[in-house]
Amino acid sequence: MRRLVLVLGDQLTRGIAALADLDPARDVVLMVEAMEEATYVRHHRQKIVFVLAAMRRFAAALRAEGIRVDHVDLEDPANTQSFGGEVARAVARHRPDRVVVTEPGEWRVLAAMRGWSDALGVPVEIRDDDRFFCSRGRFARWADGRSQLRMEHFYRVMRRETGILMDGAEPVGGRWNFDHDNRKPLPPGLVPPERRRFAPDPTTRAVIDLVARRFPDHFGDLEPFGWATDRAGARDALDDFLAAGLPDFGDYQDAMKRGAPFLFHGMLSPYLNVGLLTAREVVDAAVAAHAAGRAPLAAVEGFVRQILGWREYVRGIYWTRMPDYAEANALGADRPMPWFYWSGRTAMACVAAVVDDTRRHAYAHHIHRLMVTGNFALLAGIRPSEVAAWYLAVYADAFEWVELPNVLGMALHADGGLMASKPYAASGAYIDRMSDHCAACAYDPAVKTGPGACPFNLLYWNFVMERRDRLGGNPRMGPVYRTLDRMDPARRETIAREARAFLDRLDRGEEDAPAAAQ
Ligand code: FAD
Ligand code: DLZ
Ligand code: SF4
Repeated sequence: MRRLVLVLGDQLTRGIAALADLDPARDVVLMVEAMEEATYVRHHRQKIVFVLAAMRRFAAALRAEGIRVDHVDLEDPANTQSFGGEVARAVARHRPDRVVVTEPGEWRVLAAMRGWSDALGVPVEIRDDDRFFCSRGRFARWADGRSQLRMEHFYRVMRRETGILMDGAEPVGGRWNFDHDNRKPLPPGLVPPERRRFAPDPTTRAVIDLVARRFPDHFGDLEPFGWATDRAGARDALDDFLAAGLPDFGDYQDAMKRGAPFLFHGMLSPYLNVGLLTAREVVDAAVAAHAAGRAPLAAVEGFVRQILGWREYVRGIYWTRMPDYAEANALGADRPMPWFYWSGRTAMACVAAVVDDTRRHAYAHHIHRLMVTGNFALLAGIRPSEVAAWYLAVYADAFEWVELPNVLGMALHADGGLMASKPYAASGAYIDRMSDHCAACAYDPAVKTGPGACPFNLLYWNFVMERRDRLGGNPRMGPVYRTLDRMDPARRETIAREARAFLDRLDRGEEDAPAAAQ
């Protein structure tokens, strides 16, 4: 039997299910570069380079093993520019008895794939993606009947089921969670480590030229391009993190510093999400670093929680809730996204810096995504669908299964509290405590109203007031509403008036220029 085995751009793992029983004597691997995938949201140019270069190098590695790979280039004149069109052409070319594919990371693609068998007249076998610790079925069983899906509970189930960081039935170190010891601001004078970046190899260089030609008006700098694009490079990136980042990961995972976008973070999500690294090997490496005395338990537990906990959990949420999930808008947010999310031109120094890092690297770390751009979108009531499309476009690691729950559930509370027991809403004081952004800002985090007031301060209390109908009954918001109720009514009115004036300026595009600062 001859099989046509489709490998997508985020399935670049040698051991992936569709390749597991490949017969090199008969089977053909199909890889497709498609405009549809590059443009259904207008991805950051570095993200397109990363995915296409990694695909080409993965195809070369398979060929070096003697495997027949049919790789359709983006500029092939016959390319129909969609997965469906290219699978149909490849079926006509190779006349397989069966098409085999691993389930994709996006509902949109899975829905299309389910129609291929009828359309092509060939059986299409869609295999489970077993690169995750938790299967879709296992998550669905855990989620069944729960009205709230708390990550912490799920994470402990995963720890018990995998035995990772477990000492029999007990967590290693006697605690499940070391957050209390973690999450400090950077001490003054601490110089973050130089992080390893990778010079483009000839394949990546050729793709950079291709993307420069074909996607001139997509967001994002093309160069310097510093991501590894093959498995060996991704392993080197992991080694760099283990040595330079992991020991301090826990302490500073929530810290932000201007001009230092990477700090002690993994910078591993692009590799994990396209399959150049597996979650298991990354978790095992971190646990081994602790066992060898190279990283403290609090740091390693904090890191493992991100992968064994958060990453698996958001995937489970995505697949149990789609397709309706994409429409979630529990807070009724309806403001168009301000242009400064693309231009970076705003007087808010924190937002400008995050957009700038994002443009330069297709990367921003978690707290920048959650507490700066995400928090602003939450407080300003920006339409969740627009926010989600932005995050999906601008980050090299953005694939819908992981991006959407983070945006809708975590950043915007648009799922009505399914994921987070209260919104991650914060005023300027949080950003000031955890970063050095405010010192560079035209606004002042200590000023609550009037000239120079930090917009996050105005918008925070305005959000709390305006969303009382939806959040007032939330017990975890109780202290916030008690503070609000103690506030002088005249002060509440001033906040509401000034917040409205700021939002009006935002809607008129006037906050898009540095001169907007008062
Ligand atoms: P580290 O801080 O070093 O964390 C280690 C690893 O843990 C990451 O590589 C990642 O695989 C995993 N991880 C950490 N937090 C999360 C999380 N909340 N959800 C899932 N995995 C997590 N992550 C993506 O991979 N793709 C996205 O499209 C994405 N969009 C996001 C959008 C928003 C609004 C927010 C708040 C978070 C988003 N995240 C996303 C999660 C997180 O911000 C990134 O995984 C992380 O910043 C990647 O950088 P890193 O590898 O240096 O992470
Ligand atoms: C993100 C992306 C881009 C930009 N281009 C391609 C491509 O040309 N070919 C491909 O197979 N995959 C690409 N991808 C990743 C896909 O969008 C991803 O595989 C699907 O969304 C399913 O998760
Ligand atoms: Fe951001 Fe406000 Fe600080 Fe300016 S003052 S950097 S807007 S938090």
